[in-house]
Amino acid sequence: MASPALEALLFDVDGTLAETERDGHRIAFNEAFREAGLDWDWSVEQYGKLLSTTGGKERIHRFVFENNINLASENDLERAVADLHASKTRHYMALVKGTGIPLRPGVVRLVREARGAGLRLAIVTTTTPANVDALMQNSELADYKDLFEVIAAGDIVPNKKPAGDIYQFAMDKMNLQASQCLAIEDSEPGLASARDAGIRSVLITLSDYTLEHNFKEASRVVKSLGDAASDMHIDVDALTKMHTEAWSSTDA
Ligand code: XBP
Ligand code: MG
Repeated sequence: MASPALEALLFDVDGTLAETERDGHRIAFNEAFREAGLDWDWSVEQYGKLLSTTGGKERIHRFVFENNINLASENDLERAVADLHASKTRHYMALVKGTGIPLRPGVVRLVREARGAGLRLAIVTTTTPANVDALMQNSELADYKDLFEVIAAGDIVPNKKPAGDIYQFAMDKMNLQASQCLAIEDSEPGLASARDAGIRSVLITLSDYTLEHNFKEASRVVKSLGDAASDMHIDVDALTKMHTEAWSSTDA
């Protein structure tokens, strides 16, 4: 049976489109904590551990629980965390609009090449939608809403990555089957999420915090998408081949 044709690329954001975690989200969390008069300060190493919990609000809840912090009464905790997270999002957006966070090597090239080749694109991320907009509006892909058909982000689904909900949401919106999609991710939860949604072709671009993650189930793992000038770069042809192999091997 012929392998299904590749129709769409589904891009993760944090760690994939841009290195946003260490010098972006982490800084924004610490600025929000300071603004709230809290003496919490997530170091690079501590944040790396907390990243195994996806979702900023979920990450704060985990920190509060693990450190037995009495942030608010039981009834008010949800609200207190939500307020803290809203402040963090404001700080993150200001940071991105201010100093800016560059898109990773090869992202602009591949997005434009994929659109030129007639592939459909979506963004599939755990982060808050406003963060995606701030990042993209201040990048070389400011026209991203013309390029990506669906922006599947944050609380739009009940279960965040590693659950497959957010990938399934994007595919449902685009009326696509998993066999028509290839996911581009940077982390174990991201890979697990794509696989949970039935996607077999997953390209991993390693990011600051995910060098030691387990990517056994990935189709391929690279340091980055690479710029055409570099000898190793990922293009539409390479992705098409990856997709065909992923769907032709019986043990996928
Ligand atoms: C990464 C995440 C997000 C960000 C922080 O998302 O897990 O929670 O760390 O963003 P992805 P929020 O790799 O799927 O893009 O604070 O808005 O959740
Ligand atoms: Mg990611």
